[in-house]
Amino acid sequence: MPSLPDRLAGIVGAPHVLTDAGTLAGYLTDWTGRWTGAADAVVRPRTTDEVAAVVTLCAAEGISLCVQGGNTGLVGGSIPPAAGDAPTRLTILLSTARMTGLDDVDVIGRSVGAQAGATLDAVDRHAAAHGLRFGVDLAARESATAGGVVATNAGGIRMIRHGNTRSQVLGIEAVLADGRILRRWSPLIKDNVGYDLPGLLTGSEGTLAVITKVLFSLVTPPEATTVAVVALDRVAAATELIAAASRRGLVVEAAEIMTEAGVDLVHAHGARRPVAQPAPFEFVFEVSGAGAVDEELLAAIEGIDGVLDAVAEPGPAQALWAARENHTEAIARSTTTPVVKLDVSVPIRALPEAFDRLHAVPGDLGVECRPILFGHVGDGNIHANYLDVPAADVHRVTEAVFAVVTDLGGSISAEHGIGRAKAAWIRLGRSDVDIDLMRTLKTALDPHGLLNPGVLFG
Ligand code: FAD
Ligand code: 2HG
Ligand code: ZN
Repeated sequence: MPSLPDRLAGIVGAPHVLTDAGTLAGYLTDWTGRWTGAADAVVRPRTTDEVAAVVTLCAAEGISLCVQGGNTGLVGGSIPPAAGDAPTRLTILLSTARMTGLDDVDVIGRSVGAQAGATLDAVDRHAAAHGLRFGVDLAARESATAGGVVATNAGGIRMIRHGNTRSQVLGIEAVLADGRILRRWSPLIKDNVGYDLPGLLTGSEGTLAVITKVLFSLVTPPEATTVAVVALDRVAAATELIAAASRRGLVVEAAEIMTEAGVDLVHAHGARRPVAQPAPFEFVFEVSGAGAVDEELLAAIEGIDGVLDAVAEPGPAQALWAARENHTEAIARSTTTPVVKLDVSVPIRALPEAFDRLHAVPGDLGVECRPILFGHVGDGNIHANYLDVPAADVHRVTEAVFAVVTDLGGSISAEHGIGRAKAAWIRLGRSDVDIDLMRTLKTALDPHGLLNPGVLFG
């Protein structure tokens, strides 16, 4: 019987089966450096049929399979279990890095088909060449993939305008755990025949199927936008400004908040500070509209209590966006221990209390670490990052954050998913019946638990 690498090479070609330990290492640690896994091989198929053949082999031999796109996920889902945690069976990491094809843009139907490994940036540039845009955008756009954003149901900075990734998915092609190919590929806007299987696979974090291709709907971009950075002395001023701008007929394209500590951190790494004085909060606000956008925006800003300063420029105004765009990278460079990164959401009205209480977590626990809070304030989404947390305190900090969020009626995962990071806490976000139903679906679609073991359910 040929070895596993030889059998895989028979499917994808020998250069695309990697087994050398040094090469594998590059695939086996996550973006934050918090998880390192083990795999017997990395396989890099190019076509859906090759993926189906690899999965069929895994199903026949009981081999586990972890799917990886751009490996920018922030909850450890793109990394197989560590050697000690792995079930005693072979494990393959399937990378979609070679599956980068894009179909022609359907300009009238406003849609495009993208292979799973195409980056967000590539999909967006392809759409932009036809006067359209991809509705999902995030700072990892040059690495994060179509398959990855669908598998995590990513949010990002345009979610307030266009909705989450699930809202952009018209159709999906995926390989099921038994190797069969599901192709729900309809450009129809209205198509109510049975269960929403693309919706189910969206957000499934590689646990139900390998997504090979996605049919995305595209959005029409505004002719022009205005970007403002508004210095604020209280969080609620940001959400009040969003409401005021909407009442004035402005379309909110993005609404992001940062704290002084986070802006300082990015500033230390070279980003220009757009507002003159440091302020407790900086709010990046991008709007569009039909009329006198700048005047309306200015009037909205003037009506808000707690505005300390403001600057505005025509979009894309990358310099105004720089501090926000560079937050995650600056945090990664500044922490002395792996960052405790917790993506949570709360009802909009609870945002000020959430900021206060999440900021107070280290003091309340007597743990010496630095909180950096920022996020998609218009969606009630806070990225709570704790830097320099001693290893012995990681669990306590995590539990304290989840206690605050649960108390405020929020979610322990706003947009990054559950992955490995939050699997132990899934009961904080879903009822027993809900979890039972999710497990029933998992068992029906992947009865031998071969796809991404340890992700979502732990
Ligand atoms: P990976 O990290 O490779 O995988 C993520 C998960 O999806 C894993 O569980 C993996 O198994 C699964 N998966 C990947 N491809 C497939 C496939 N083809 N089929 C089935 N399962 C698959 N996220 C947000 O939501 N909003 C943000 O604003 C945001 N900003 C970010 C900024 C930075 C700087 C970074 C580093 C990350 C950010 N993220 C954000 C997180 C991350 O970019 C998203 O989760 C993204 O969707 C992951 O895409 P990926 O291709 O890197 O997936
Ligand atoms: C973002 O919004 C990402 O920039 C990353 O979701 C969040 O680094 C983080 O905590
Ligand atoms: Zn985010």
